[in-house]
Amino acid sequence: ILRSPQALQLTLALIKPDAVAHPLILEILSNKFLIVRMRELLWRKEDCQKFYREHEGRFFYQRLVEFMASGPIRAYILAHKDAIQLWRTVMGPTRVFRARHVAPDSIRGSFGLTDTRNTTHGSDSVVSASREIAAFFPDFSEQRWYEEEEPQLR
Ligand code: RTP
Ligand code: MG
Repeated sequence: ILRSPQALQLTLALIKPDAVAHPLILEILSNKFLIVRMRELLWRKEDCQKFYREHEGRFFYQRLVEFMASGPIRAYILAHKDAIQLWRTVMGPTRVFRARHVAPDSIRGSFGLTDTRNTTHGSDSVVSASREIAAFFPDFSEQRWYEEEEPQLR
């Protein structure tokens, strides 16, 4: 495959605390995407607040921040053609009721518990993907990765 953002788009995926060790989710993810980077970490509350700042003031904000800091999470950089949209389709709709009805085979449709404990997160645009990748992988350079001859997979 040609190494270009058109051929191989990057997205940030998070596995939330309710699903962090779920073997089926990890299997789906690694079967469908090229895993460029992965790290498991504990988020501080301040990190969650910063990451979700666009939702500050919404009724679920406090609960979301508390939940995301409640246990280990996994952050992935995933590569695929149209990775952003593909990962969002694989996750399914945010709302668990909708996910179960509209996309019962999606990750959220299969394993989501509530609208907050809904297993995964995915970047929603090229701009947020870059911002979110940089937030979790500050040493990662998208430009350098695209220029590399051989994929540096870790
Ligand atoms: P995500 O960020 O997970 O990819 O999903 P999204 O863009 O489709 O969802 P958005 O509306 O941006 O919501 C951001 C996060 O807030 C959580 N949430 N909890 N009623 C609730 O408790 C509630 N509503 C939304 C979602 O889990 C989502 O991660
Ligand atoms: Mg969102």
